[in-house]
Amino acid sequence: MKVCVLGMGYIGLPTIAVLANHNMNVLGVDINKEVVDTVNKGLIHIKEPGLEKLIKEGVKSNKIRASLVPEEADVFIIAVPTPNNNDKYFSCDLDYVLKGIKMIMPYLKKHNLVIIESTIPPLTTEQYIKPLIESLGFKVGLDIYLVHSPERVIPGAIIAELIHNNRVVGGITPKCADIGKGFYKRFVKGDIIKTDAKVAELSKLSENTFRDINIAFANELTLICRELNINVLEVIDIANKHPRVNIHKPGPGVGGHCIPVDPYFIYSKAPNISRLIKLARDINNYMPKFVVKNINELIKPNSKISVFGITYKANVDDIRNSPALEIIRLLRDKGYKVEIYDPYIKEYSNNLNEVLNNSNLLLILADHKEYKNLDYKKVSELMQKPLIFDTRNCLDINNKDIEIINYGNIYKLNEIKKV
Ligand code: SAJ
Repeated sequence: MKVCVLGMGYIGLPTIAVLANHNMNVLGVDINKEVVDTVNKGLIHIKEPGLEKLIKEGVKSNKIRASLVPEEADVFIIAVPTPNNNDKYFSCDLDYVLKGIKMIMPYLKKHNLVIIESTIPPLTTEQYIKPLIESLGFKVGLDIYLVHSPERVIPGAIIAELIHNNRVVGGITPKCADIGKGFYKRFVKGDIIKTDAKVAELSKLSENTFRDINIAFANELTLICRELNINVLEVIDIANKHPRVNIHKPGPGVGGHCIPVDPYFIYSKAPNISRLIKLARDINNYMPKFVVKNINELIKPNSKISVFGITYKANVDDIRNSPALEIIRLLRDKGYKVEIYDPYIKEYSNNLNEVLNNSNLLLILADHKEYKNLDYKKVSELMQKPLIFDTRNCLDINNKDIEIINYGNIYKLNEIKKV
């Protein structure tokens, strides 16, 4: 079986690796020549555990090739980004997906399977992609099988999740879903759930929107507890002991290329009805300002702040939509001197002492595992005023070597004098 995968990014490249590892011949296509050259050398341009080994093996055994242009194949997978448009509703920019479809159109043959894995708004497969394919004279469901099978893997565990997660396959017709399921059966160990394309589209968006709303609730509780002098972390911890409650974690905001993006794909399709979805977005978007507001109460502008972690979450090298970027920008605008240490970002990974030297505040924005076992006695000696603001609540607040403020005791902030 030959598979052509369009887009060799965070989803496409691990997918290529897993397909080749399951004995399929894969052609990876990307518009970026550097990416194509890198993959053809058996190397990778992103960090993901286990990925490099599989790509290397696949290229060596000729199962994986990369190219700027597609070729004829049995299966085509579209795994390109779908960012937000810069319009009033932050709707979905389908440009890359539609360009991808247009790129494969000259190579489509009867009985090919076309899979859209990119996250797309409800009705996109039916209203935008099907007509393009049918413009070639094919009948979808008879000549070409078209499905939406949203990727649902979490960065940091992509390879394992591609295989073990349940997979949704939404067909334009039941026959499309059958054929799609047959393909995923080759490597998926989780359940493969058949449905129609629009249910697949909206269920994927609902998963990430659920998470966004839940995080917004945790963040709103944080604001409430700050006002009412209550430990929010204890509140969440105790509430979560109920067997049917699972409140997510508050933090400095919501980043990445999915959770802060996908809810708008629903909202923009029905803006007057999607009130809860929009409000959750607004609450999470406010969090960087909340962090800066608290810092303003803690230390004076002109002071030096050491930021630990600029990626959108722990243990990944991805800074897309990271709330840290906005927080740093806001702090610099206010006149703080901000320096960054992040072991996952090359240019910020070798300067720990320099970043801490004479600093007035250590601000944790991503809870990388490397921060947990640092010698905080040494850290406090380097700093001018040894104080940590841990917006990820990842350090033990009882640490004797350094004072730590997190969302659990943030309400005490009024008692701490500005330095
Ligand atoms: N975050 C919190 N509190 C939490 C959980 C997350 O503030 O309790 C923040 C994170 O720090 C990060 C953001 O939310 O800034 C998003 O992180 P995440 O770990 O929730 O999600 P992603 O974007 O890495 O991956 C999500 C996953 N979706 C779900 O868990 C429902 C993944 O399975 C999807 O494949 C991925 O989105 C995607 O591609 O859609």
